[in-house]
Amino acid sequence: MLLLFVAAALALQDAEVEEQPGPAEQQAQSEQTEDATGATPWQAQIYSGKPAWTREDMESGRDGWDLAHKCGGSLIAEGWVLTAAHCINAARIENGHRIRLGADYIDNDEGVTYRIDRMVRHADWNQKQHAYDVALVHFVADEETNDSKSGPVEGIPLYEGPPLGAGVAVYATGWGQLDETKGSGFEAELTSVDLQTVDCSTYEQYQNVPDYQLCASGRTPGDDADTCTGDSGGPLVLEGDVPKLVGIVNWGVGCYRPNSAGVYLRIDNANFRDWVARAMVSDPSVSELR
Ligand code: 4AZ
Repeated sequence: MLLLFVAAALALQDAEVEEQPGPAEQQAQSEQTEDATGATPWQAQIYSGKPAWTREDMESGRDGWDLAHKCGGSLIAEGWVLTAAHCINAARIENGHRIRLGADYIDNDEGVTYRIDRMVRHADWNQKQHAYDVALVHFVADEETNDSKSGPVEGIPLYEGPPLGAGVAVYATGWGQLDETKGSGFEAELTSVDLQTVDCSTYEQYQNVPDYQLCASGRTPGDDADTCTGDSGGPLVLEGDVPKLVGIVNWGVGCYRPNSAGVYLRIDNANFRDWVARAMVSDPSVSELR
């Protein structure tokens, strides 16, 4: 993985830097608490391809790439990115949201981008309850698709074993906020964070988390490693010779709080593998599947 990242960085060294239009310069980042170990070749970004700035956006002082970023995702098959349901809807498809693959930085036109032509969202998704927060996004090449500035792109296999118990080493990647403050801004460079699975029931705030979700925290006591807004939809990966996708970044009570955890949708032999398989072979008219 590290080797792949180095190769990607080298391949991208000569890339032309094309600034995306934005209201202002990025604010200086004050917190950089996580390791930035770089690209994983299955990491996807969902972003607004034709951003329409609101007054609030204009006044936010944030860059265009930052305002355009929506979510992470994982390439799991040709043309399919697995993400969170709250990351995609019909309006976003209609107004030109795109998938980016093969990027480490999202502020300099890296990677290769595709038009989203379809989604299959879980029919029981409930935003308020963070329930069944899973969707597949289908993408196609169009006139903007150009892989000359792309790093390696490779799908990740879904984890096929039994549901993970507590104490398993996993990691998450994304361009999400490094601070829980709403609107604090996304990260231009992909960040990777080392986590371990924990028992949700040991956290007061996660007593009602359903069995199809898992909790993950930092690996050492007091370690505030976590995911946050903007990481949603992205991968939770089980380490190994062949990394496996074992979860999707879903939600949490705040971010980076001491002795807390984030909540992930489980992918394993009892959770959602069958749903994913059925979604990918469903009729193209289907946009919701139970
Ligand atoms: C979010 O808002 C979010 N700390 C994602 C992950 C976590 C919290 C919030 C976990 O998308």
